[in-house]
Amino acid sequence: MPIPYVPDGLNGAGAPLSFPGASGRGGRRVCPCLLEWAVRVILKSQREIEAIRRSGRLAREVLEHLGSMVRPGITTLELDEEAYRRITAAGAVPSPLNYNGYPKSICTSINEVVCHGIPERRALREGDIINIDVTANLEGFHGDCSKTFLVGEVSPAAAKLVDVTRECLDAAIRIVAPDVPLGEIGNVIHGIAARHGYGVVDEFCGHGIGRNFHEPPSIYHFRNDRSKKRMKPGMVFTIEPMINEGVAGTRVLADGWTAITLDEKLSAQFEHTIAVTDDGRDVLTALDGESATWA
Ligand SMILES: [Co+2]
Repeated sequence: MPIPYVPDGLNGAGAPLSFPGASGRGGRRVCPCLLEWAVRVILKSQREIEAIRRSGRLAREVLEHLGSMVRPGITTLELDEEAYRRITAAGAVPSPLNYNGYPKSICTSINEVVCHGIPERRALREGDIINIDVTANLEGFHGDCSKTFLVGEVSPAAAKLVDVTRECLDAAIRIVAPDVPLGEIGNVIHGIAARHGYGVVDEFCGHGIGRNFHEPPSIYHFRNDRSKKRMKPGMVFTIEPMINEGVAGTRVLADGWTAITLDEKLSAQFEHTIAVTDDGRDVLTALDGESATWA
């Protein structure tokens, strides 16, 4: 689940932020602060990283299961109820539920919805694309992941957007290592997206994660120069690029959550939770055997 844009200067020193969707177009407006942001980047021990992996694994297994349920006719409410059942049956809590008033257990963002789509009675239709975002809190640690799924046969343009968005995330994960500037994540993603003429959402960001669902550092997916902020072993954060078929801009609907593209063209997103290790990265929401993807 992405967070509203937070300016760099404030980040790590108690970044003020309001949630949801504080930012208007341009995302440069910032509102009074949430207490959980009054902390610097918290480096995690190996023990804590293993705890985040357990919740990340659970989130990922639920995400894969929900993905297998995606078909024309199913409602996002049914997906939400299944997510709630599975997460609570595992002794965990769905992190989004009641988070700053968010009403459901997962986010379901269909077609022009960029992020924070709220599950409802709307049935999926052949040709839709849907991002499902699952975060679980197991024993006090959060793990966060999302994927965009195709509903039946989709247009070649939609399939390409989804493929390129996955490629953006995978390419960004591959560069994660100690001493790499955090800004490189956005530079890699922006480079790939721009080659296809796509817009990179800059009003929502990835985030540090651990005992807090969202904590510093913010992870920018757009081109930026954060050359002084470098990755350190023990940092754990999400990378979750939102890539738009058209313009990058977004607006938040009257429900206060649902963010859609300004031009109402398609948007896709993929997300993993990643730890920086002594010699590279560890994807904490990966399945067994998947790490070769980012070698
Ligand atoms: Co997230």
